Amino acid sequence: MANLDLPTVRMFLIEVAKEAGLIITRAGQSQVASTNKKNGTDIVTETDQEVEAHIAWRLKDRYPTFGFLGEESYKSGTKVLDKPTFIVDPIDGTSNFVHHFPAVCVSLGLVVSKRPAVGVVYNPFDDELWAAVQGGGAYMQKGGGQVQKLPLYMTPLESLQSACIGIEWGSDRDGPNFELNLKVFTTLVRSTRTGGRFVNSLRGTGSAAIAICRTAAGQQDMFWECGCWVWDVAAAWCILSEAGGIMVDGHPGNWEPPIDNRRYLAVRPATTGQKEVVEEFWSTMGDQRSLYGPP
Ligand code: LIP
Repeated sequence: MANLDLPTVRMFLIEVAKEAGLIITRAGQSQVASTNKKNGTDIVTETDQEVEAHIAWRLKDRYPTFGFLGEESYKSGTKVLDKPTFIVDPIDGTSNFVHHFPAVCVSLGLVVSKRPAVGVVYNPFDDELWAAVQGGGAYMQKGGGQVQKLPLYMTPLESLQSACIGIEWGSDRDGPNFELNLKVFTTLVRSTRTGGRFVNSLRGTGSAAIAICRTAAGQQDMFWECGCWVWDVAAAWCILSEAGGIMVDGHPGNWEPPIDNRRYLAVRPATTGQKEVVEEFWSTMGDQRSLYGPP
């Protein structure tokens, strides 16, 4: 990676993210045509496709030798290779976009040797930008104001019970993946008197990328999802790591998951307690597991 000018890549990805943001906000004012992928919870719009086409054109023009993996052009079974590869979600939070709920972002990541190297996540409705470069720290900027280094808040992680945890229902509404969600979500919120973890709160905002950036900032303690994709997390993972957070497997036992693992547990930067809350979280699953994993 020594001959890769990552700060220049980051600046270019910010430029492209802002261009994508204009397409999104302009389309967001009109009724957006959408179709379903897997089922009614897994939506794609014409704007997703238009934004990805624009991003692909800009990235391939500037960096023609780099790989490109985008949500809307992804071919099943495609693996992330070692060469520098852009991993792109043109609209993360598509369901929110269709419902005019403003938790929507464009997620532009660069991975090298299958590890996050540059991450840019941009919510055009809130004009909120998160960006990071491997070894260069993570920053956010809101409304064009002051650039702030992440995390914004850094305190000990006392326990799972005190945690605000990001979750997502995803697109499975029956079967083992859905049953695992039910088990984990109810165990987390249930009182300790009845065998639960009695956590402070769960939050499901509909965008994994934004949830992981909020975790990086210290605005929520953790994010867990089994079933989201590499394009949902690649950029935000770089931002999380550079802020001092950690990304472990969404299943118990693996502290170093691959980028396309499809099972993720993000933990905020903390002076102490990261390892302990991971092990507490993993214990909620018992023997149940999701069917998701790397391709
Ligand atoms: C979304 C993810 C979210 C997941 C949703 C959806 P999209 O991405 O960010 O974590 O639970 O099902 O996949 O489809 O809006 O790009």
